[in-house]
Parts: sequence; structure tokens; C-alpha cells
Amino acid sequence: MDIERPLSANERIKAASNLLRGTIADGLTVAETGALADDDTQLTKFHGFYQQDDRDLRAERGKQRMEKAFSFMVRMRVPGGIVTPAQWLAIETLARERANGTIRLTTRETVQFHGILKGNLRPLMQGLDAVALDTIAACGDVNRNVIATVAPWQPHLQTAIATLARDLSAHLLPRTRAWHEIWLGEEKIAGGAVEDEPILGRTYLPRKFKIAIALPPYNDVDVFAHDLGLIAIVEQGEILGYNVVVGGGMGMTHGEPDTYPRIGDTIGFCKAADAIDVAEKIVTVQRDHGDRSNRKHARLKYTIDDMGLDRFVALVNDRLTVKLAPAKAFAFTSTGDRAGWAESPDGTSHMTVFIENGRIQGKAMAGLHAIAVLGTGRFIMTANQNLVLADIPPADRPRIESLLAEYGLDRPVSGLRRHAMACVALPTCGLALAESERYLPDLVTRLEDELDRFGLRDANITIRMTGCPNGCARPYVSEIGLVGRTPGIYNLYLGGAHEGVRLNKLYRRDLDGDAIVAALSPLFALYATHRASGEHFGDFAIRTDIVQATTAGLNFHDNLPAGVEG
Ligand code: SRM
Ligand code: SF4
Repeated sequence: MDIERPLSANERIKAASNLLRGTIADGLTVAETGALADDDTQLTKFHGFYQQDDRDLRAERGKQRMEKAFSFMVRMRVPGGIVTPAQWLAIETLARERANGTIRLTTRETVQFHGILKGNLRPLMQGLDAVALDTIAACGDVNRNVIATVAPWQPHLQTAIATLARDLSAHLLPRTRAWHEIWLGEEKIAGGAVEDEPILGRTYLPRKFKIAIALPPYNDVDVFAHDLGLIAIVEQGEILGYNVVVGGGMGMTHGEPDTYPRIGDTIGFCKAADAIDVAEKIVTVQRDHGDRSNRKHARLKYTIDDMGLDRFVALVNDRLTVKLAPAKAFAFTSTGDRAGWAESPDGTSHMTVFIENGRIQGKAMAGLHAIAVLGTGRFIMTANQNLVLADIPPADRPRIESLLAEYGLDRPVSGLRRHAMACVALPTCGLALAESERYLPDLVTRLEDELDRFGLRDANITIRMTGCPNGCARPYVSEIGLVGRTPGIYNLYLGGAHEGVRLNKLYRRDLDGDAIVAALSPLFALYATHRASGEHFGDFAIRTDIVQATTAGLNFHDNLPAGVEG
């Protein structure tokens, strides 16, 4: 029997917010502070932005008794990650004029702007709206940006899944007009008409909710790391429907074994036409049964583990007109992005541009500007923080090739670097315990030297770093995972599957950079000499007992190597 527990503070804030309005609009006019009211900083997430402060400056400003260096991070909603060159140019202008001059591609196929001062929030939102972009529900207790496999070289299938991503995002979007009122100055609803939230409910979801759509053989979206994953099943060149995966998630807290990353469970198959209904019913089961007391226990993964998968599936099927059918067979080969150029049967070409940790600035920004000005093709952001220049007609390809070369956007990188991801972390992320984006490139350089010693420069090994255990770069499904503990110190995880179908396992605690290199170098040596043909590093780590396989979120913290427990 459920024990009544008090609702979390966020539930109170949502309930009192008048459908996400709070006092945000008033707070924008207060010139004495660069910040917003505390409760409003929870509500702004639903509008797609976070209040932050520059952590590099925190101590110094504290000493001088100055207010923290407040600024805001704004995240766009771009289902499927697709923008036009004209939209790209607008994003770039806004980054330069209203933010810190950089564009940050995220692990969820969108853009974050950093360093926005309070007075620049409205102009930025209006600038996005002017090119048909928005930030609605990019953060907060709602369905987030829906991501989808990036495979423009299969145009017919890519269009189908990108359309589903857009439709899902629109269907599950909050219905409140708060965003339009506050940021665009839209008239308040006249005549006392009552807005409602028929799907999400007036206090929205208990926690964030994330959807990914994968198109085998590519698991470039890490479909098993999502609250809801849809895996396209293709027969005779058409998408028949989707396998449905539920309860994936990455976040955990150091030292709290009740929190854990989890790989989603496959619960069945639905026809393509039913996918939106299936998503809606899964969302509403989570809305009604998710934990609204403890936010660390509120994601769908815990709802499922608490009630049991069978009961969860029964609840979903009860709400569905067309019940889930048995799942169908499929296979994944990788989680990474393709390298370089690919061609479609219709003659168009697609170039995957490697963007280290998604940060675009300086020469890379100038190069992408020069390409966008040509107005050809589309820009597609990937869930691996890269950018695909898609649908380039044959006549435009030579010009783009020369621009890529001129701006260094086609430089070859090692297998490790190409499969590396780091979260933002310092200086903007308020939750960071250690560096990530600013540190991983140097660490990869050191690891490349080790890989070179063993002839492994081209080995495709996934490595992901986060500055804290929340898992924003999905480190727990990588072959090498590094998770920040304190400044300069990381836990090292091994044994994730290259295809993103298995969690990794803690291998060593509390390592600094030297210790990380010292721990991995002998394993690279063993891998070079003892791997089976085609065997990936993560599978090798399991087969050779370097770590035990993690078979479910609930045993992520079990069976650790000797000396690592406790
Ligand atoms: Fe994340 C919180 C950045 C993808 C799990 N994430 C944050 C915040 C907003 C910090 C905060 O709450 O104050 C970070 C802002 C940093 C900054 O300064 O910009 C942040 N998360 C990011 C991004 C930008 C990482 C990146 O380098 O690309 C990604 C933006 C995605 C997007 O465009 O929507 C990002 N975050 C993820 C992912 C990966 C994914 O979704 O595929 C995860 C793990 C998957 C999952 O959700 O389980 C993730 N972020 C979290 C969590 C832990 C959630 C949990 O269930 O425990 C937090 C903290 C929280 O929610 O309390 C968090
Ligand atoms: Fe911040 Fe932690 Fe997410 Fe990195 S993983 S961006 S440090 S919340």
C-alpha cells in the first residue's frame, strides 16, 4: 500500500504557477539583480532556460561581496535536430549578439546558448521565434526535445522518423500559452477562457521525460538510455512500426545506491500509425504513478522498478485502443556517427562534421557560417554532438568540400576522439563536481599516445566524460566512462557495449588524469593482442573479466572488482 508522503517543493511551485507563468515576467524588469526569483528559476526550465552563474568567478566575487555573475543558459527545442541554413545563420547571430559568442550542440540534437544576461532573454526568444524556432519544454518536468537517428543517406526513412519526432514533440507539448505571453508579448487569453493540460496535467510530469527514435542498424541516439525509445522496424523499405522500449535513464548520485542508471526494457511493438498514442499513454501512466515526493526517485525507470514491468505494461495496455504486439527482431551495430561523406541514391551527399564536444566557436563557427550562407541542404545536429550537412546537391559539393578544408572542419581524428563525448560541466553547470568539456580533449590526446603504442589509433572505442554523476553525456552506456567526483578526480567505468545495449561497471574509483592513463594503458595493450576478430573494447572487458557485465540497472552497483567496493 502506498504511504502518503509530502509532495516535493517543485510540485508546490508548479501548482502555484498559473500554468508556468509564476512571476517571470515581473522578474525580467527588476534591474537591481541579474537573477530571477527562486521559484521562477524552477519554472523557467519549462520555458527552456536555466539561471546559472560563472563558477570560475564565484570565489573572487564572493570575496568582494559582489552578486554572483548571473547569466542564463537557453536550450532550443528542435525535434530530430534539423534546421535550415537560414535558421543556422539566425542561431549564430543570436549566439554572437545575445549570448557568449559560442554555439553548443548538445547530446540531444539541439543548441544551447550560454552566458545570456537577463535583458537579452526576450530578444533571444524573439529572434528564435522569427525563424520558427522555440525553446518550449526544452527543460523542465515535461517531454523534452525528441531525438531521432540521423540518416539522411536513407531519405525516405529519415523523413518518416524525423516527422514522427516532430509530431511526438508537438503532441506532448504543454498547451499553456505562458511562453508566448512572456516572450512574444501575446495577449493573455481573453474572456477568462481556461487553459488546460489534457495530457501532462496541471502540475506537469513528476520529472523530465525523454524520447528517442532509432533506425537500426544505427543506435546513434542511445535509444536504451531513454524513458521511451522507439526502434523503427523496416520491411521492404517501409517503416512497419516501432519496438517500444521503456525505462532507460542515466542519472544517479554518488554514494546513493538507490539511484542508478538503467537500460530500457523492450515491451512490445506498435504500428507506425499508433506510435503517438503509445507514447501518450506511457506518458500518462508515468504522470499518474511517478513519484512526486522524491525527485531523485521520480524518473520512469524507478516507477517501473517499483511497480514491476508486467504491471507497468498492463497499465499502458489498459489505456491503449490497439494493444502492444510482441517485439520484432532488429540489430544495432554502433552508437557513433558516420565519418565523412555519404551519398544517397538520389545523388545528394551528406557530410558529418566532427565537432569536439559540440562546442562551436572561432574558426569552426566562421566555416559553418560560410557554408550556411550558400543556402544549400540542411544542418542536422546529432545526439553525438556533431553536425551533418545533409542533402547537398552534386553541384554544391565541391564548394563545400573546399570550405570544409579551408576552415579545418574535415580534419581526420582518431577512433577514440570521434567516439568521445563530454558534457558541459564547468564553468556554467551548477551541478558540476569536476571539469568535462574543457578537459576531455587533452585526456584523449594522452590516451591516443597510448593507443598509438599498440597500433590502436583507428580503434572505434566510445569514451564519455561527465563532470558529475547525472550522466548528461550518457557515460554509463559507453565503453570507457569517466564521471567526476571532485576537481580533477574521476571514477572510471568499463564494459559498456559499443552498440549502446549494455551498461558499464565501475572499474576504479577516484583517479586523476595520470591514474586514468595508467589504468587504461595496460588494458589497451591486452586488447591489442588478445581481442577476438571484430571484438569491441567493451565486450573484451567483459569476456576477459576486467569487469562483470551489468545486466540491469538494479545490479549496476553490484559485482564490482575487488578493492573497488564500499
Ligand atoms: Fe543534462 C541537468 C546539460 C543531456 C541528465 N544537464 C543538466 C543541467 C541543466 C544542470 C542543472 O540542472 O543545473 C546541465 C546544464 C549544463 C550547462 O551549463 O549547459 C545539463 N544535459 C546537459 C547537456 C547540455 C549536456 C551536453 O553536454 O550536451 C545535454 C542537453 C540535452 C538537451 O539538449 O536536452 C544534457 N542530461 C542529458 C542526458 C543525455 C540524454 O538526455 O540523452 C542525461 C542522461 C539521460 C537521463 O536523463 O537520464 C542528462 N541532466 C541530467 C540530470 C540527471 C537526471 C536524472 O534523472 O537523474 C540532470 C540533473 C537533474 O535533472 O536533476 C541534468
Ligand atoms: Fe552538469 Fe553533471 Fe550534466 Fe555534466 S553531467 S552537464 S556536470 S549536470
